[in-house]
Amino acid sequence: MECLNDPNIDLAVIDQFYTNFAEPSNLAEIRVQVDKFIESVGTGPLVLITSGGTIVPIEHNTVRFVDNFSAGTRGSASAEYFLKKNYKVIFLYRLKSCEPFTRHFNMSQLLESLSISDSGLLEVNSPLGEKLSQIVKDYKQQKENLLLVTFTTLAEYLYYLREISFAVKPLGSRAALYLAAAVSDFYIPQTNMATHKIQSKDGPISLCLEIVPKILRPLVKFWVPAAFVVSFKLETDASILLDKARKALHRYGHHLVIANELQSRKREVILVTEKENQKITIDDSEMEIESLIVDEVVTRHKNYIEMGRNVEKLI
Ligand code: PAZ
Repeated sequence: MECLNDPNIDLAVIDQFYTNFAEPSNLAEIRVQVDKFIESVGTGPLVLITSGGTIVPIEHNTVRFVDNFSAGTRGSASAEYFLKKNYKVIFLYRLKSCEPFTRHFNMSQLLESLSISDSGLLEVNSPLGEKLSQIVKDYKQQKENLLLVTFTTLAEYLYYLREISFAVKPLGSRAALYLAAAVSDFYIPQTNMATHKIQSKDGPISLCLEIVPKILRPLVKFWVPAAFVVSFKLETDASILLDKARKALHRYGHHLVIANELQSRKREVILVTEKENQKITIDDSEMEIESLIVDEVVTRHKNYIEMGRNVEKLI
C-alpha cells in the first residue's frame, strides 16, 4: 500500500512527470558551464535567480504557445543587487526577457544616441552616454561573477532548474535560490500535442492542460536540502495573496515567500515567514524595490548560514 507520508513518493511522481518532456539537447553542456562557474565561488555565497515566464507549446513544431506573464524586471534588477553584495549569480531566465545591465536601455535608444565622428569613431551622446558608461563599468567589474542560462519552454526551465540545483547542492547553506520566474501551473503532455501547426479550417479547438506537480517540494527536500530557498507568489486577487503565500510556506517547508500583487508589484511586496509578515513599500520612483528586497534576503541568508555554523559547532 502507498504511504502518503513517504517523502520518496514526491520524487517518484516528479521523476515520472519529467519523462513527459524531452531533455534539452544542451543540458550536459549547461551542467559543465555551471560546474566550472561554481568552482570559482570560493568560500562566498551564491544565488540562483530564476526570472521571466515559461511557455507551454501547443504544437511539437511550435507556432503557438501559452505564455506566462513576466517581463523579467524583478529577477534582472535583483541580480545586480546580489552582485553588489558580493554574491556569485546564476541567472536562469527566459530568452529575450530583461537581463542584468542591458535592462537599463533598449536597442532603439542606443541607436538613437549613437553618432559617428568625422574620424569615423562611434560616439554615444547624452543623456544615454553618461548612464551607459556607468553600466559598462559595472558590467566589466561583475561579468566574471555572473552566469547567464536561458530557457523558453516549461520543459527547459524544469530540466535546467533541477540540474543547476544538483550542481549547487555541495555549497550547502552558502547557496540561495531566489525563484522569481513565473512558471506555468499547466502543461500539455507530449502525447496530446499536435505535430504540425493546427489548422483553423478544421474548426475551433479546445485545449486540455494538465496540472504541473509542485516541484518546490522535491527541490527543498532533496535537490538542495541545505540551501536558503526564497519563492515568490503572484496573485491578482489581493484578498487571497497572503493565505496562498502562507500555505506555500507550510507545504514546501522553505524559508521565505515573497508575496506580490500584479498591479502593485513594483511598489509593494510582503515577506512571509513562519514568524511574521514584513511589508516593503517604496514611494520614491527613483528607487527600485528590488534593492530593499535583496537587502532583506541577504541579511536573512547570512543569519541562516551563521545559524548552521553554530549548530555544527555544537555537534
Ligand atoms: O518579471 P516581472 O518583474 O514583470 O514580474 C515579477 C513577478 C511578478 C513574475 C515575480 O515577482 C513573481 O511573483 N514570480 C512568481 C510568480 C508565480 O506566482 O508563479
